[in-house]
Parts: sequence; structure tokens; C-alpha cells
Amino acid sequence: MAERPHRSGQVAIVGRPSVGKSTLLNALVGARISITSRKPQTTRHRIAGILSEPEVQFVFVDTPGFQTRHASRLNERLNRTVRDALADVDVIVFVAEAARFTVADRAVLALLPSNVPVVAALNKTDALADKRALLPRIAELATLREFAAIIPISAERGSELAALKDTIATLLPEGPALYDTESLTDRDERFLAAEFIREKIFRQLGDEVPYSTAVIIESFEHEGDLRRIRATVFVAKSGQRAILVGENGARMKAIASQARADMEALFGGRVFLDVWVRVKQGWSDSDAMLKRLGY
Ligand SMILES: Nc1nc2c(ncn2[C@@H]2O[C@H](COP(=O)(O)OP(=O)(O)OP(=O)(O)O)[C@@H](O)[C@H]2O)c(=O)[nH]1
Ligand SMILES: [Mg+2]
Repeated sequence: MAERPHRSGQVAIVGRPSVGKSTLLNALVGARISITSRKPQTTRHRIAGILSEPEVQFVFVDTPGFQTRHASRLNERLNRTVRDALADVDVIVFVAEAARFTVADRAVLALLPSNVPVVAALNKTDALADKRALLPRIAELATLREFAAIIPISAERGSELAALKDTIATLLPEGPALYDTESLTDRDERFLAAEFIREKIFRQLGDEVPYSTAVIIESFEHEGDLRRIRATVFVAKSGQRAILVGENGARMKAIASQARADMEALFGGRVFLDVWVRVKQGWSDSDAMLKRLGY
């Protein structure tokens, strides 16, 4: 019997903010590499998660949720990141919530190229009170464009992810692995370290500060098994600095210690993390800062 040919390719994960794109990427790859939170617009960078199986290598590309809220130069860049991520992928996974289909979902759908196969993943089925609500939603979605498949999933519980993966695999072209089969992501530890800090800020602080925050890794040194990391968190106003630092530095201490625990889990070694907070007015509209941040 002939061996089945190996397949590989890029699979973009797109959708409006907060539908669970990054949670899905992590569940598919089996590691927490892309940050997640309840707040919309958590993801700001393109990041690939790599899943290597004997017959197929998936390169899942997580993208920022298409931005519709604040008009800033940062947001223009984020939207461009999404568009660029779509340019040369083999498959698109369009993520929406099983419970609702909004104007923003339609807007994202309208941006998708017509010559790439799209699989719709209706996420958060675990939160659906009545599963019968899925049928009219699937029917509605099917009228909007052609889908290779429409699959209800729960990224958080891991439900139907095998079906999603199998469907995607059939749509990938034949070809060798694109990355080392040991790799989990195309991003380095420096990038992941900055992201873990940003994640804790998104999870621990209210509605204003996270959107005014950026993280830069100033230095990242290996001393045997120990990683010594120095980071600066930029905020836009001094009031935000006070909130972020907290009373006697308690808030920042909690953020840093949780971020450090994540780094140690993923990197597999001890981490010494030193975080400073600095005020930089208007960073999200400064070309120089955006460039330094990699946006
Ligand atoms: N109940 C439930 N919640 C989920 C599921 N998947 C994701 N969530 C939650 O939805 C919220 C948003 O998840 P993210 O993965 O950060 O969403 P995202 O689409 O990457 O968001 P942005 O990066 O901001 O565009 C988080 O609180 C997740 O825990 C799911 O299957 N079920
Ligand atoms: Mg995300």
C-alpha cells in the first residue's frame, strides 16, 4: 500500500475580538503560547503555533481580533497584521461564537479572500444553554459564503477539536514540514516573556490600563539554567503607573510573579524577572515606539 503523502501549511485563525482565537490556538498546539483574557483586543501580534503529527504539520497563525473600537495608529497596524496574515495561507479558520453572530462577525467574514478555503468554527458551545440554537446559526452562516465545513467547538473544553483538525488536514497541500517538528512556535522566548507580562496586566487590571500598556524586554540573559530578564512596562499617564504599581508595589509584584511562573513552565528553567514601569505619553501613536515594540 502506498504511504499517504505528508501535508503541511499555514492556517490563519481569524475573527472579531474575544471569540476565543488564542484559546483555540493553544488548545490545538497543546501549550499556552498565545495570551488570552476576557478583554477584547488582547492579542496584538501575529504568532504561529506549530503542531507536528506524523502525516501533517499545521502552522496555526493567531491574529489580533479585527479592531473596531479605538482609532489609533496602533489599531491601524493591528488590522494590517490581520490582512497580511491572510495573504499567503492555505486555510482560514473563521472563529465566531456559537451563541451569537454580530455585525462585527459579518465584517470580518467580508474581508476574507474568496480563493482560500474557510472552515467556520462556532466556539464556546459549552456556554450554550440550548444546543438546538446551533442549527439556525449554521444555516444562517451557510448563506453568507461558501465554507469547507462549519464545526461547533469548545476551545476551552477541547470539544470537537479533532474533527476540526481532520477537516483542516484534508485542505492542506502536500509538502514537507515547514518548521522543526520539535518547535511549538515561530516566536522566541523574549517575545513570549513580554507577552506573558502583558497577559497578567490584561487579566488583573480594569478597562483602561491594559489598553495603554506596552512591554519591552530590555535584557534577556542565560546563566546556565537560569534566565535573567529585565522588562519595562510603558503606560501613557502617571495615574496609570500608580494603578499598575499598586500600594507598596503589590500589584506589580503579583503581575511579575504570575508572569514568571508561566515563563518557568514554558521555558523549563528558573527565571529571575525584574519589571519597571515607565510613563511614555502617546506611545500608541508614536512611530518610533511602535517600531521598537514590533507592531
Ligand atoms: N466558555 C468558553 N469560553 C471560552 C472558550 N474559548 C475561549 N473562551 C474565553 O473567551 C475569552 C476570550 O478568549 P481569547 O482566546 O483571548 O479570545 P481572542 O479571540 O483571542 O481575543 P482577542 O485576542 O482579544 O481578539 C477568554 O475569557 C476565554 O477564556 C470556550 O470554548 N468556552
Ligand atoms: Mg487573542
